[in-house]
Amino acid sequence: MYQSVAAIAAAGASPIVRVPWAESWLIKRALDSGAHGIMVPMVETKEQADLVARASHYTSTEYPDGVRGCGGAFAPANLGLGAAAYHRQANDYIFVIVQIESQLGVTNAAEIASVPGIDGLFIGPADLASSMGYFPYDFASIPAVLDAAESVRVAAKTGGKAAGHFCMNATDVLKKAEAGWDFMNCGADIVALGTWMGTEIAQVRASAPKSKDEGKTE
Ligand code: 3PY
Ligand code: MG
Repeated sequence: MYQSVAAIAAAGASPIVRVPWAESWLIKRALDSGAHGIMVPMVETKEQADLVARASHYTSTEYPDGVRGCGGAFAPANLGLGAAAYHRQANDYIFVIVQIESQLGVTNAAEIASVPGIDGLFIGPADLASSMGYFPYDFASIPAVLDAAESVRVAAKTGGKAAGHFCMNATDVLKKAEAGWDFMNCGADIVALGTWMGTEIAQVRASAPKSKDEGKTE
């Protein structure tokens, strides 16, 4: 994570780390690596959103409830800042995202969106479909899942937060943007690798000269 965060930032993109769970120490570790934002999966309640927001912020006059500890020199170093300068800016710049990906999270979306220090709500449609009793990967064709996601988009916007949605490709991203979503991923690294390799290798296999021994039996 430390190396990826530094490499992504050096390439001019903003590294956002998806931590495995809503735990303060996981959030601290991700932010102290220099991440520009965090994404926390399976946030279902206002209490969990509070924990995420507090763990992501230093205590300050604007944010008195912050519990992020001061230690960790990687983040300032990655951003080319001194510790004090980083500390002064971090609360304002770090993008804090909670994933809404369960029926309970959808029910509580408005309360979650009301939590100060949470910047965005992001739909994980596969887990959401699963929690609603559907096969996760069918999410795009299930009206109830699409309606639930839309209700979260409205709750986020009403609470003054950004609304995000998982997307598999550019077509999905453009559709969501058109429908009023603010931020999307565009596919996933491992999927992209597999798809590209699969296409290229299939082309090689289709065109490679056949071995003269092919089809022979002893
Ligand atoms: C999901 O679809 O469940 C996700 O977490 C996507 O990021
Ligand atoms: Mg998920």
